[in-house]
Amino acid sequence: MTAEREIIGLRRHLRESGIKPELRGLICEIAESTKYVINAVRTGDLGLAGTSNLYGEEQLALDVLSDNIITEQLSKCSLVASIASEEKDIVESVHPDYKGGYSVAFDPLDGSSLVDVNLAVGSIFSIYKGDNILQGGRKQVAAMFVVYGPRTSLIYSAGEGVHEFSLNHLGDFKLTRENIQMKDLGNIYSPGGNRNKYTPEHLNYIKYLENKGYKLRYSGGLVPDINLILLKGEGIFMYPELIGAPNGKLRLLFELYPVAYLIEQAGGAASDGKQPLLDVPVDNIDQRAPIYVGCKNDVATAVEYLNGKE
Ligand code: AFP
Repeated sequence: MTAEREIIGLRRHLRESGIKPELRGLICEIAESTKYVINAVRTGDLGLAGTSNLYGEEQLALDVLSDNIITEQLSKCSLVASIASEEKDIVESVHPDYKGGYSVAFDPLDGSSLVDVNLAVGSIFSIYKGDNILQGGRKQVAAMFVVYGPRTSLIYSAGEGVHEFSLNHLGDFKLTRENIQMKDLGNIYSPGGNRNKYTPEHLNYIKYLENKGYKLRYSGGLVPDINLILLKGEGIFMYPELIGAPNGKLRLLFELYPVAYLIEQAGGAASDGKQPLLDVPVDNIDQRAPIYVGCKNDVATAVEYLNGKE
């Protein structure tokens, strides 16, 4: 917590961190758009939208509403060259001729199927310089997510550490944690996917963690599950290769790259089981990949098990 430092807002923190004015402005625009998503989540329609996304998943009205809110806000922002949303199957060109522009890949409401049971959900954003959204994980210049939970909190990094802001009753994001750091080893595991579809190597790793007494924490929402690992600083989140699904479930561009960027910026690690997640090349916007992300020693042990350690 930041008791000794005056509680400052997001815009001032970005400025004092030396973030470029254009990128500062974009991050603030994104933060503003999430305030309207919050309102939709708190009061919106929980029914189906009658449409499906590029993965063939039925879209909830909230998925479409959240996507429209963020798309509209970013489309009005002169700093944006192009955008890609997990809820759409295209990259939308906004101001491609603006050379100082940025591209934003986002998941407008990740975990939306949890809203009707009142569990925490979130929005995830990944920012690149220029108009090409498929530059790869290492080319991100910033990443952020917002958790719509008991508190509404925003986590961002633009390469100068990872910081948390909480939305106050005046509608301002105020700094609540600065320079968040992961421990090298944890005691929490967040195991996605169906156990009966685990590969033998992954199952061996899960049994290793269980034998060591790791505590299982899994809500089914990527954003709150990652947020827990990040803020506790001690654990590993996994959505592995599954039998019949070699690339797991989660999307590289919209979910895994930004999460991996934030956790690496906090001193942790992220892998697809073979290589650092941020080094996994991206060929198309709907690409999926397995992920092991959290404390670096936990991720290293996972990779050893996935490569045959007993
Ligand atoms: P929904 O958006 O369909 O709720 O899926 C959420 C999610 O994409 C991600 O937020 C979770 O980590 C993951 O799926 C949970 O998947 P399982 O339900 O297979 O555990």
